[in-house]
Amino acid sequence: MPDRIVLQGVTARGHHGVLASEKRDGQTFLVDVTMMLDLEPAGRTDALGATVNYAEVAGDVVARITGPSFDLIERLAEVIADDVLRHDLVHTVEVVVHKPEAPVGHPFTDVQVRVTRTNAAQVVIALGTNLGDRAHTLTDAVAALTALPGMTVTGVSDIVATDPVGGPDQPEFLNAVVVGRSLLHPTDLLAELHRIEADHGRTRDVRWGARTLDLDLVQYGRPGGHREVVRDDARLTLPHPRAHERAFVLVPWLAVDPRASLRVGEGRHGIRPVEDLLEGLDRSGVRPGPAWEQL
Ligand code: PH2
Ligand code: MG
Ligand code: MG
Repeated sequence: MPDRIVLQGVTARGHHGVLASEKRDGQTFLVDVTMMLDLEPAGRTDALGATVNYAEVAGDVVARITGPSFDLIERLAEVIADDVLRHDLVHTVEVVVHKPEAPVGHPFTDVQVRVTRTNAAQVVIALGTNLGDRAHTLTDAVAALTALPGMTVTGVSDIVATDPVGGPDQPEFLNAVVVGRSLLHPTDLLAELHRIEADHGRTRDVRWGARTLDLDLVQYGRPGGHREVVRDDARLTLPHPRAHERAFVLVPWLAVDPRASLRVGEGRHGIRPVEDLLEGLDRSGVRPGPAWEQL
């Protein structure tokens, strides 16, 4: 059993519920929080900074119970889980919300909602290839991404055939986009992408030249969300600096996630729906491509 901190029965009065009487009178809510994290660093160093302060978590839970009213305890559980996952050390949290005085209309002892959430960030990966058996390579790459520990693939676009953009004269590309959730840190994920590229014969000689497989990390974490990573250094730039102007990325991305958004500038106003970004782009170089191969 992995390490965990269990905080049980945090109790306060709140005003959550669908009925007007619940919102008016309030009732008792109890919350259990189970945080999965590696406790060895704290166990070895005896330092509070190496773990999560459960008193702080209890304070956050009470603030949510006593805070603005929700109709559903599902919602209360969700926001509490979200609060807990702001502690980067916690990789998984389980939250149970009990409402033992709920207006059920019959004798009962307790009603509870239980949710499990992981601290995985939403990630977007663009795939490209214009050398070799392209459809086969893309299919293989998706299989490799799916097999990555710490990575869950949640969506795969259709394959598009695209005219090369930039670089020397080169053959047509096949492109696709994979969305998923990652527990790997951005640079660790990038290292895995490079390994998968290398496994498919990728060499890096001509910039923007022909390649058997290109896997680009387009975005890490939802823009504006607390898991979003924005960075610009020699190793990795996030979000991908050219994704916003590339129809061969945005067309398949929008197809797999119609609500996708991408950061193109700072602050809240720098976040743009992918759909809007595409309006200003020439899509004539992006056509339907071949089907995915059988894995
Ligand atoms: N990748 C590039 C440069 N140009 N053009 C298309 N159509 N598709 C690509 O994947 C692509 C490109 C650099 O990675
Ligand atoms: Mg690229
Ligand atoms: Mg690349």
